[in-house]
Amino acid sequence: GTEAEHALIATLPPTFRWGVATSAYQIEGAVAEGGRGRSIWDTYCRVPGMVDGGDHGDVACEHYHRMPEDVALMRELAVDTYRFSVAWPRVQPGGTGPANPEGLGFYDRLVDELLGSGITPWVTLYHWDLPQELEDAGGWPVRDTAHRFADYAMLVFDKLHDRVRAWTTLNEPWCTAMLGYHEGRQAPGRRHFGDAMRAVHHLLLGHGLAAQRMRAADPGIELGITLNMSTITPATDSPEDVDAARRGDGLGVRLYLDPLVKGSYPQDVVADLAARGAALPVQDGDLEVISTPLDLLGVNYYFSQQVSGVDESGSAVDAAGLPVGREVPTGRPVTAMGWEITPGGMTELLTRLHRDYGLPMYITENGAAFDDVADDDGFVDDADRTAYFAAHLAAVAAARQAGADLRGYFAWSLMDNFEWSYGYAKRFGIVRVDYETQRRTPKRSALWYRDTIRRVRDGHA
Ligand code: PNW
Repeated sequence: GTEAEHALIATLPPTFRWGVATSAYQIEGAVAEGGRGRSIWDTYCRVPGMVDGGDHGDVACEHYHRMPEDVALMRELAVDTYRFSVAWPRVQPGGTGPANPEGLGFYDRLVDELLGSGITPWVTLYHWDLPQELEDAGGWPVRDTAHRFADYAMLVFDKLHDRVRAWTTLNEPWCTAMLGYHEGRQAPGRRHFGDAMRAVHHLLLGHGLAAQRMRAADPGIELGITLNMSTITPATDSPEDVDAARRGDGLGVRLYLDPLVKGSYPQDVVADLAARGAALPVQDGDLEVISTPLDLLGVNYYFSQQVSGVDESGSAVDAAGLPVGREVPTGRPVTAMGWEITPGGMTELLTRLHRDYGLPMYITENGAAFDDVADDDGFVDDADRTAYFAAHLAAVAAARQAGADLRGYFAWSLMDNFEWSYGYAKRFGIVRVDYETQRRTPKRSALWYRDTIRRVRDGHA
């Protein structure tokens, strides 16, 4: 990082939490062990053409069998908090009924291993692995799934809340709804906008039902939800571009945060949905449940976007008669995902979230895939990823200086893993995984992160 970035990062307080994040299906493997049921990702990965290289999570990083080694690695990297997700089909195969003790047992041991290593566990209850049986019954577009989620959440909560104090209900409901049910780019691979909007409401309802019960069972926990968000700016100040930015922000940010924090859906978004023949299936009392008070907001930030409301030929409607919303590259450098590197947009997003919603925030994910090259020892000298982290940590510190209440940061990801529909080809880890040998080797970015944590948090020069 630059000197200016390091100076900003050095303003992060000693109480700031420094972590790494992963999710169950992306790292665990062992999909047929310990009584685990099947999830929508097991199914989706078998549909030809859905995942690059025909990859799947059957083996992944074998974390299920290498968990103590992975916790030791985190300790070496000086992180104080680990954000991981619990696989619903391990805990409750089939998505209903009693807990599978072997499934819960894995997370029970993980929590003890972490605490024994001085690392605070942070649990995400849902990171996209819906039990297949629940999808067969209709999935998130169906109201019952919200109730099934709350029941599952309590099985995990009852087992772990004596030792786990920080809880995230859902990871990125936008991805579940929009990529899973509208664009079909993630499991379950459905393509229906109305279903996606029904999914949004039932995801939020499931979050609220779980949140109410968790709070009632133990008022002392730290409870939140994680959303992926970006700053969306209009490409020009034309009315079409400005409206495209409004719609993008509506569907990406306000559709979630308004009901969660203010207890109502944004009227302009509801009107946009109606114009597309879609609606949020709200019943009496739902918004009270959804707006159960949050202790924190988890923010996953990867990039910002510039959008236009007209296509290349200048038309504001597409072939289906829908308003055009199209990303227009700014020419900034991109990562291996093709995502523009936009740390300034992160400061903007965080200050705006602070102003509009006022919640304490954690960056629950931030990171980048690059085309890593390992040397003979497996070492990756990833100056690009290191620069990405430095710029974004400085952006977080800048938002904090501007008044936003930012309490911690999790690098995505602890290690290379199964990057969903991109398979293993896209590497987000700060630790390299050799998928032939399962050897883990910290990259230069991991060493930089470790040294930064020691300098800023522990005050070592
Ligand atoms: C997040 N988008 O997914 C997930 O939480 C992680 O599991 C994933 O590995 C990571 O980011 C990197 O992709 C996203 O299209 C997927 O805006 C897609 C988007 C954002 C986040």
